[in-house]
Amino acid sequence: MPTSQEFMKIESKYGAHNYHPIPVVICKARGIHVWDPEGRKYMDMLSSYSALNQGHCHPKILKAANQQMKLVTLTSRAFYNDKLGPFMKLLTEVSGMDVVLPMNTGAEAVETGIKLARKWGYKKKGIPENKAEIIVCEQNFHGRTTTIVGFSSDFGSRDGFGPFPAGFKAIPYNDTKALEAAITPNTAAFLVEPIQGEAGVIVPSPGYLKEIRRICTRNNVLLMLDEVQTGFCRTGKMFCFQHDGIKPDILLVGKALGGGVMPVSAAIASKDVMSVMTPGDHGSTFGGNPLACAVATASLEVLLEERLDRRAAEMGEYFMEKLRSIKNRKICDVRGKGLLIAIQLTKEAGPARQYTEALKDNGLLAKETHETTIRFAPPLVITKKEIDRAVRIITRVLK
Ligand code: IF1
Repeated sequence: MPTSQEFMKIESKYGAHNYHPIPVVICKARGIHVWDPEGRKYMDMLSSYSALNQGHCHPKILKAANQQMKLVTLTSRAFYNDKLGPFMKLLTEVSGMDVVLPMNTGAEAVETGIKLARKWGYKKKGIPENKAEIIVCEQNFHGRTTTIVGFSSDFGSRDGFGPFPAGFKAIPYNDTKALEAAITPNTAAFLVEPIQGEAGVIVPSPGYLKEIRRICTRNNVLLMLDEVQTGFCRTGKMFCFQHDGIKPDILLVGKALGGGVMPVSAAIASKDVMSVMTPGDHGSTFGGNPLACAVATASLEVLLEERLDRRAAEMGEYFMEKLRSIKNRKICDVRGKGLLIAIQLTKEAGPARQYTEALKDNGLLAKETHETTIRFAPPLVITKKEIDRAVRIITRVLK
């Protein structure tokens, strides 16, 4: 069996260097744990950026995948299949929305939302052709396509990839006045993350979502929420918008919908909004394939049966309390909601990367975001005992 060193060498020899991975090779995983070829065990506190809410290789999800693989895996949408309808019905029930357009990755769901909002703007709001505007927030992260990075404020995500499509306007996050001021008669939608993930787990002021919901309704602007990272129990509710008791016009989901087994995403909307999509408007070879639908149905059932929303709320509360009790001047902030948590280090503490590498040497896998933030987003099945162990490691490493 080759060693970790050999696997890292071959990956960097034959792979594009579009990542700078923490030097660990994962060859086995179960629940919150992963193992490397030398048999060392780690706690996964990243969950592939919140795509593993149910934990690695969840037995019920693997069973659904294995069963479906013996029946049919792919049909295309040129025909019906027996898993897509039931999956979309369940997804509307858990989201409280009406209609689903199934895709594969988060970026595809976001692109679908952009097309849907624009088409609604032209067909229903009467915006002049090609004049639709979509408002976004500074420090947003919605994916890596050229359209999406075109409205990113992160230089690293967009440098060298222009020219970019027009029709987007950025405002400061968590600023309802700025939203009000940015709306014009040509505004089709406001695209926003309920908590900004990549920006470093930026939690807006209480009531922000409620307020932007009111502003969008009053101005006939679609509220389009990107819950690719915050969705599916991560923040302590099935969806983050439910903390504010509101409902978006378009909901974009992905990551944990696939239970960590395969990419499954969707744009979900009201009947009125989705009615602008007619046959041939939009599509995807793999969108809504029976294997993805069987896996996603099992993934949703696990969230419901194991009450992972309540679990994320309780464990998140516990985890944040323990992190806040760490006496260490390097930590200047602990923030988050549910089990989407970040610790902010002081500039003097130096780049976060040195700590995430030390955490790895101590059996805990986490990832820095930007220079001084370390994000902790464990699978929602984590126990208090495991959190205690993680806090002991974090305390030791930051010392
Ligand atoms: C990477 C983090 C980045 C997302 C939100 C859409 C997407 C994402 C709110 C697109 C994806 C991933 C992408 C991955 C790292 C991770 C990430 F925020 F989660 F940490 F990059 F910012 N909306 N986020 O967070 O979904 O197409 O990837 O399925 O690109 O390195 P995708």
